Amino acid sequence: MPVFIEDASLLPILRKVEEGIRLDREDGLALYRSPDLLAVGYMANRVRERLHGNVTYFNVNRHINPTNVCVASCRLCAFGKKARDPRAYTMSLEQVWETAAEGWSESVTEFHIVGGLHPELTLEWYCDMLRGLKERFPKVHLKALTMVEIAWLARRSRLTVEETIRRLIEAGVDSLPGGGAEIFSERVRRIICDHKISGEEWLEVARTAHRMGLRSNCTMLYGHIETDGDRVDHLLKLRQLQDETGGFVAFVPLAFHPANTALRALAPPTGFDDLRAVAVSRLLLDNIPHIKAYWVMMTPRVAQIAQRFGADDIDGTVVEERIYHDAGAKTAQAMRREELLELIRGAGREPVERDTLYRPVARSETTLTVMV
Ligand code: V47
Repeated sequence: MPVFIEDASLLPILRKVEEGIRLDREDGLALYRSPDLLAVGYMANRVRERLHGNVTYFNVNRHINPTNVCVASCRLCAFGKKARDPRAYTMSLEQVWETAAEGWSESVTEFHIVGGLHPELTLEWYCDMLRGLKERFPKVHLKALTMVEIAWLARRSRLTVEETIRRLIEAGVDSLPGGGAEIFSERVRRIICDHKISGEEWLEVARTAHRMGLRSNCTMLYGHIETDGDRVDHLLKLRQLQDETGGFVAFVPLAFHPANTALRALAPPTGFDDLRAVAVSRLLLDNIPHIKAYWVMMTPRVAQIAQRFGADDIDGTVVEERIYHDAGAKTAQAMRREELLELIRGAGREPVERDTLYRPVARSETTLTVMV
């Protein structure tokens, strides 16, 4: 037995990993249940290095959340507010464009735009917002609106999902973020996000978007009331859709932050859970190119270690994060490019700045000096 494997039940999985054989549901469960995190991480790191060598990707991005008003009342969420809540806000179009411009420099390559399911904002409003951003920032990639928001806008506009996506693309959407997937298990969704579209609907919107040529990310929210089986099934559904469409660019495991949510009595996931989520996703999702350790939610320290447990990306500068910070995240709301570089180099990895679709970004000295 190799000296780094303490849990003999992982040996058949190690063999499959070495031979490039696809893992199955039972393997996924064994990986989640084994106490031997180092062995699980070792295997994930092997796959990660096979795919990406020593590179860790990051990007220079800005999050924009145009509204926190949301018709849904998901127990998992601390961000969404009812319109009458004094903490509710909705930006005007001008405010969205001003927010985008705050601290903007030539270095920013992506706006990540998500928000609540607003009862009144129309599809046309979103299209105007996107057109206005494209006009002002023609080089910035717009990664905007989750599958959940798209389904909501389609319903409100009485249009098909396909027609809604067509109009969003026409207005400037370049790709879709991966949020809102949560956990596909209907039993769990009934408790944590019963007002959201079903898991099958989330997958169907993703399928449609991919068919129409949009790439997207995908996520899994873990560390609440889901079982290991729910996690494995979620990952396998993503893998199955990816076999069909090839449209997912990156998977982002999202640790649940219970503070300020209706589920605040739950203990938050641990660092052990975070690293295992990264590693198991790298091993099961053999057809999704990138695994992102999102530093905002994992903390920069764990996201750094994750670069040796299967992740090849640490996300970006972010600038202004609200969803996790409303749920009690203690991390900073932004990170400078230099800090990201230091974190990545500290993990012994070679930083490569990428755009949203993982093309390397070449920088001249002048653009580097005017960072957010
Ligand atoms: O959709 C909401 C989750 C997501 C909480 O695509 C919560 O590149 C934890 O999707 N505790 C938003 N999680 C974040 C997201 C994301 C982040 C970074 C990169 C990308 C990408 C996507 O956060 C939501 C939901 O799944 N969320 N509330 C909470 N209390």
